[in-house]
Amino acid sequence: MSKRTLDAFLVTPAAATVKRTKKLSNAESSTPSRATAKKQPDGLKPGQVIDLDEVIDLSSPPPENHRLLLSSSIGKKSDVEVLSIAAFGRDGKSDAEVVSIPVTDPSNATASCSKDTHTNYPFPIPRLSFTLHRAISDSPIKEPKILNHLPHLDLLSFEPYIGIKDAREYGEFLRRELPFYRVEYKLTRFGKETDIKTPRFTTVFGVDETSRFTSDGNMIETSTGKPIAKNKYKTAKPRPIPSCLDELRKSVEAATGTVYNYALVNYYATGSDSISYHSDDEHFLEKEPAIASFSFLGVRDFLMKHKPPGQAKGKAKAAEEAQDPAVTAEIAKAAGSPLKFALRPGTMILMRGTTQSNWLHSIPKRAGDGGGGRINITFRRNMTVAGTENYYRYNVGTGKVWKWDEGKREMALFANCN
Ligand SMILES: O=C(O)CCC(=O)C(=O)O
Repeated sequence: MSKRTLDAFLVTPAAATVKRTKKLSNAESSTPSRATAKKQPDGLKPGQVIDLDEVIDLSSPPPENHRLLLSSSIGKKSDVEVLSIAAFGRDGKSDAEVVSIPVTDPSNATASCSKDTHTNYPFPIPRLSFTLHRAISDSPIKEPKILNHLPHLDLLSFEPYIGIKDAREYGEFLRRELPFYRVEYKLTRFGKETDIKTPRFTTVFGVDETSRFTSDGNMIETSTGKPIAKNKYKTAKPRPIPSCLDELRKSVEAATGTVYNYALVNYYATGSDSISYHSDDEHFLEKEPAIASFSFLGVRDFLMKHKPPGQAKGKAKAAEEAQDPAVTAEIAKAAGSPLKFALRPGTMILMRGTTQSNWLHSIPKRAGDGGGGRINITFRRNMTVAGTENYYRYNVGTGKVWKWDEGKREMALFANCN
């Protein structure tokens, strides 16, 4: 954003952080008109939470995708705090959201801002810069391609979902700012215990459908609104999706018409990091789950192959049982010759419908540096407490925390972790 544009939106200083999200009704959002800044209330203090209506008249919503910025000098290291209000009137997103972005220079609207904190975060996680906030709210930038030419395959491919420059900045931001884990666990197979070392960095945020986070980070029962029992989660320590991922979650919910309550993040540091063939068809997801899978930074191959005929489910199984040789042959072919996608930064693949119950996917190991490191985010909807225990066990675990060392340009153990 240019200085001119930013200045045009700056209004009188108001030393406050506006946190409220104002929900616009459908009736309001169908008649957009310009949001106007009202006179600022006197005596606002840094960090004070104020009613949005006190500073902004949103009784009529602003035009589609209109943003209104307010500035305030809060005297902290001569920073300027910019409050950005992203209001969406017509495109199905009817929230007016408020984020705050401290910048050292009003022309530098890409500087990072205040941080999200939670007792289960090992360290605070910064919110997005205004540039990234805008890039995500303007996404997807392209219509998806539909890939359903093989039995039970149902993919939407956004190539890309986010523009290349923003995708690079976002990937670097996530690699730098998120806590990661190198999870180890024991698996009993055929009566024998095996030590498993997850061959990639992982992290996870979110909670299943039965619980919800309040704005102060506590969990309540979705059905009653009452605080959850202390022992509801036996091993997992659920934590809310930080806003830097939650903005993308909301965007992808709108783009795919699906609800997601989990963000799982993988970081493949080198070519030795991988994920073996599996499908995301766990019993705690919905029946035909939609999994939205994003790629950032390095390019890696994503392989997909049909489950062998004997393991097919749904229609494939029915076809097998009816001994339809044509379908069985098609499935055997799709099982034997994997599809290969070179996932570029900013790409999103939505795997939906019958895909997960019939197809396997993997990121195989490869020689070399793995394209300089690749970030993957999957958004999913987990329905049960058991799913929460599972996701935290295998993506956070009980080991040490890793954080990106910008100087060494590699993951390093985070010293002050709990
Ligand atoms: O990195 C990817 O693209 C795949 C990740 C994946 O399959 C998973 O997290 O289940």
